[in-house]
Parts: sequence; C-alpha cells; structure tokens
Amino acid sequence: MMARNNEQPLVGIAMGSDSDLKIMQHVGIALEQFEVPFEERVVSAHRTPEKMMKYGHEAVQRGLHVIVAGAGGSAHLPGMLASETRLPVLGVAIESSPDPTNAALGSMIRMPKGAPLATMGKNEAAAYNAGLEAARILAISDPELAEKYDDFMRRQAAEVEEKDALLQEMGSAAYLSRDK
Ligand code: RP5
Repeated sequence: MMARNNEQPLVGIAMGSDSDLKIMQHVGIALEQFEVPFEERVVSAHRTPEKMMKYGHEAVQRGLHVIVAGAGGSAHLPGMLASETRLPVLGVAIESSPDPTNAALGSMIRMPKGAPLATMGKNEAAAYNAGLEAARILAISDPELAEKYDDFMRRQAAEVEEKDALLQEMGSAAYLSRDK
C-alpha cells in the first residue's frame, strides 16, 4: 500500500514524468494486494538530474529495499539509479509515443558490465510484474509476505484450472460467447 504518515516505504517507485503514471500505477496495484508499503516519485533523469542522483544515493539510508524505475524516450532513469545504489533496481520501459525502435527498452537491456539493471519489459504487464518481482524479493526475508505470495500463486493457478474445466464443459464457441 502507499506508505502513509510515518510508515516506512520498502519499494521506491520512480518515474521520469507524471505522464508515466498511467503505466507505473500498476506497480503499486501489484504491491497493494500484499500490503507492501511503497512510495511513488517523479524523478527525471534529464529535467532533474541532481534529484535523480540524490534519490539513488540516499535510497539505502532512507530504508528502501527495492527500486522500480520507469521511463520512456531515451529512458536514462532506471540505469542511472541502478548505477547509484546497490539496491535491486527493476526497469520498466514506457512507450509514451509510438516507438518502432524500442529505444527505452533498448537502453535498459544494454547496461554495461558491472552495472546490473533487471529489466521487466514494456508497459502495463511489465509494470505489474515489476511490482510482483519486488514483492518476491522482499518475501525472501519476510515469511508473512512469502505466505501471501504463495497464496497469490495458488489462486492464480486455481483460476486457470477453473477456466480450463469450463472450456472442456462448454466447447470453444460457447466459451467465447458466454456472459462473463
Ligand atoms: C521521459 O520522457 C519520461 O519518462 C516520459 O516517458 C517521456 C515523456 O515525458 P513528458 O514529456 O510526458 O513529461 O523522460
């Protein structure tokens, strides 16, 4: 959940622009179901470079455990944050305008040796999965969170089994035209 009052956020969600929030909100949506406290910050590599460096530099002492960073365009934010902290940083590429060259994603998967950036991919599913991945990292040292995450996986698997059983029962034509 969004860290409130004096609550310590464990996941820092940083994005290059408020225009990234439509996609990056899905990081928080994923974390909320496990009640993991997070913060959401606009930190631009190009418009506020000093703020970006400070955010990365102070992340450990501020008590963050994982950073999820999203940016579009030339997308320097995730890589630069990963270069400024030893915390795990998960990158999300935002396609803010049609980008046949995949520049944002490309900038994240071409980090130089010695500067790791875990890159989740592009857009909403990647942002949601980045939230899940942050929860999985935190669950390594938090048994209560680990149990919640195992439960999430069990429920997800059960939903697939229910759908498969219904498909067997109805056949594909009726399945596709059913009221959900
Ligand atoms: C990047 O440029 C941001 O991450 C965003 O994806 C893109 C466009 O930013 P705005 O012009 O919408 O603020 O730095």
